[in-house]
Amino acid sequence: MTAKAANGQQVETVPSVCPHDCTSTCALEVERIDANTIGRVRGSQRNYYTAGVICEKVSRYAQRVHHPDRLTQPMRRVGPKGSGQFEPISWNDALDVVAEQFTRKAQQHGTETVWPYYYAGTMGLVQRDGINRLRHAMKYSRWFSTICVALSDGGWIAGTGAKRGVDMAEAGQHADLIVIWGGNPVNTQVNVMTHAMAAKKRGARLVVVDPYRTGTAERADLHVAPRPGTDGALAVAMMHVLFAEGFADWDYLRRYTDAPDELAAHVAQRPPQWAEAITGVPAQTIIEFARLYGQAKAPYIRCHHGFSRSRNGAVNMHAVSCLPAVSGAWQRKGGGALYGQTGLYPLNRNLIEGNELIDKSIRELDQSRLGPILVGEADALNGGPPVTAMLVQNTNPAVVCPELHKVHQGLLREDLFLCVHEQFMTETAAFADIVLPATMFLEHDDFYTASGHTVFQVARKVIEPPGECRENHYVICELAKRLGAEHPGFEMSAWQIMDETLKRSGMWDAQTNLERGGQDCALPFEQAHYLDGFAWPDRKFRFKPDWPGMGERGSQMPVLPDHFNVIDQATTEQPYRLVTAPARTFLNSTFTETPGSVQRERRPTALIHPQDCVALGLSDGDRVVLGNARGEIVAHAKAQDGQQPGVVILEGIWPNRAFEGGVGVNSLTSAEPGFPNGGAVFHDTSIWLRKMQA
Ligand SMILES: Nc1nc2c(c(=O)[nH]1)N[C@H]1C(S)=C(S)[C@@H](COP(=O)(O)OP(=O)(O)OC[C@H]3O[C@@H](n4cnc5c(=O)[nH]c(N)nc54)[C@H](O)[C@@H]3O)O[C@H]1N2
Ligand SMILES: Nc1nc2c(c(=O)[nH]1)N[C@H]1C(S)=C(S)[C@@H](COP(=O)(O)OP(=O)(O)OC[C@H]3O[C@@H](n4cnc5c(=O)[nH]c(N)nc54)[C@H](O)[C@@H]3O)O[C@H]1N2
Ligand code: SF4
Ligand SMILES: [Mo]
Repeated sequence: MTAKAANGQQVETVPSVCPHDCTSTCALEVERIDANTIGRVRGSQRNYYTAGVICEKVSRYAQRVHHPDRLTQPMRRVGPKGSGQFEPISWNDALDVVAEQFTRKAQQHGTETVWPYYYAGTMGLVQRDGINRLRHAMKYSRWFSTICVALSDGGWIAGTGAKRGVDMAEAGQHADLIVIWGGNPVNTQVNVMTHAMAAKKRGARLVVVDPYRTGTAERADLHVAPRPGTDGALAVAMMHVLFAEGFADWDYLRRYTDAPDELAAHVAQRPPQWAEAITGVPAQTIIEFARLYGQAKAPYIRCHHGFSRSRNGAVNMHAVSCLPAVSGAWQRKGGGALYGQTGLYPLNRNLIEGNELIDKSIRELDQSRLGPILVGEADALNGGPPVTAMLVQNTNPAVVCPELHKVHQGLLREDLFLCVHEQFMTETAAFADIVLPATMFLEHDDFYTASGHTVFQVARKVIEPPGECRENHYVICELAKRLGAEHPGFEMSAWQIMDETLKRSGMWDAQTNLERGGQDCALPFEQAHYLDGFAWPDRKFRFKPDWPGMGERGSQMPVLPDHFNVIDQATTEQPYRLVTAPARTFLNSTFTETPGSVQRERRPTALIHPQDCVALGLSDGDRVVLGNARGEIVAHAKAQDGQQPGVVILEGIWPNRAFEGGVGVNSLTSAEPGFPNGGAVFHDTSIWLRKMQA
């Protein structure tokens, strides 16, 4: 395809897919100026969900691909650990060093001492998850992924049994009420807004549930602002009103749910006044919200991740997912709910991840507990040896992990060998012994599931990588060769793995997928709306989840939806509750290097209720200390109403260096696992505030 550039010349445009850790997984059109250079990136019309719209950060992706600070050659540390002093080294030598170190450490401590560590810098399945093939083939420590979706997945699946729901575009066309619960899609997934605004244009109402007045909340007819970590109470009180005022659909409840009478009796004890005391939301507002929901013909709830990032997050997610089961909204076109669609794709992942090689006797380590693990806390090590060797791909834990002081202390350990494969000299890479330069998505092949929509997409490399950048798949296969790991996936190209995986999964082959612009895995109406039953053996939605079956601490959890009071409550010493929400033009720690994003976000800013500002003697722009027993950081204060007094918001996972003192917001957050089975609790933190004297 060609398009006209600003200067009137014809420019070739090539299809691609956004790889970032964002549920939108946008279909892209990329201007290819020559074999090494891109121009503008636009949203494609070929995907119904993208519908031509993408976020501003990716539209100016040329700033990132052609950034002068990209890593372009392998490097070896020459200064002290963490000094950032490196010298160039050849790929061969670099890979030899890594393999030698992994082998030596495994000889000393057993294979569990090596811990390949990754996340979703790219969501491409081959480049992201191939590291697990190496892990399993070598019996390295297993991976317990908890930093993002453990609590939200658990909470959603507890009731419905499957990670899927009603498509947002259907809601855009047919819902008469849209609730955006615990998310800020204006910042984090702009396409939700495309479809929510389409509904609004038709006259649908929009409700946003968020502790502060986000850009999304500003678009709402009703903004409900609970205290962080109290959504369970809010949802329970709404159910109270639904039952009390005749909005419960008893025919539906009897047919499709497990314990409707018990639920009705339980929530009868929990009126809006009860929830007001917990959430801080006036009872009258809860009643108004519940009536809006109950009176709507086709109410739709878009559940986001934000309200699950608390110790009780799974209970809160489950409580919200009960609402359409009480109202029977699932039965109606445009009605129901969505948290994510990744349960739709029938992929056989063995070739990518080597799942057939998994040895369950190998110890598993919790991603979010990197700090406690690296400083050697026995419970975090799960009965195994210390971690003394790591390969990091696709993540920046020296910034994004909780209990950062421990993470940094651990990364400085002399007996830890660290290899980081990265696109930039991130603050994690600066701790490394070996740094390897990585390709970006436009420089390699991969394929993508989507969570916000239903289309599985294949993407081809668009341009040549700069310098000596190599894809993740290359690093994994080269290490496998040197370490003696065996699996057919190590012998294939990324494209061959994609093609063979699709064939094994009964899907279109890779080329066909590419040519047709993606394969839609949407289910027919009946199934998408769970009208053939929920994904449990008895086909019933569970008001009473099997929490004990889902995790060790499940037996401590409430049997029916409730306020589960295990959050990090405000105290006299730490009287404020901190939410560390996503910034609009960063994506986690990514884009903190692009000029456009830094200009917009400016500097770390604490949004504080005007009353609290007065009490603390703070004016806009003053430096304010945010602290707790784990650490202290300094940010600039900004008064903002629309949130409850006592709630503080700091947007963005800024680099540590953006803060005075050189350590970032995650020095305040806790690595304590959420219930029942782990999950990071980034928005569940009590702190003190103190005005910094000039
Ligand atoms: N621009 C941008 N886009 C992103 C990201 C980013 O950092 N920046 N991150 C990406 C990633 S990895 C993910 S997982 C998604 C996440 O995107 P979302 O699913 O939108 O979820 P969160 O970012 O965790 O949460 C966002 C909102 O949750 C609110 N929140 C926090 N605690 C509570 C609570 O207790 N109750 C309620 N009701 N709301 C609460 C916060 O105030 C915030 O506005 O976005 C992705 N997209
Ligand atoms: N305070 C606070 N902390 C949080 C959160 C929060 O809301 N508040 N959110 C949490 C959440 S939800 C998440 S998901 C995590 C995410 O945290 P991270 O996993 O660190 O997130 P990203 O910034 O998306 O990606 C990390 C890195 O991957 C690199 N990368 C991208 N593509 C490739 C590739 O193809 N190869 C290689 N080798 N590298 C690549 C990028 O350069 C980037 O440095 O952060 C968590 N941390
Ligand atoms: S909205 Fe999300 S998926 Fe779409 S371009 Fe932006 S980061 Fe990528
Ligand atoms: Mo995430």
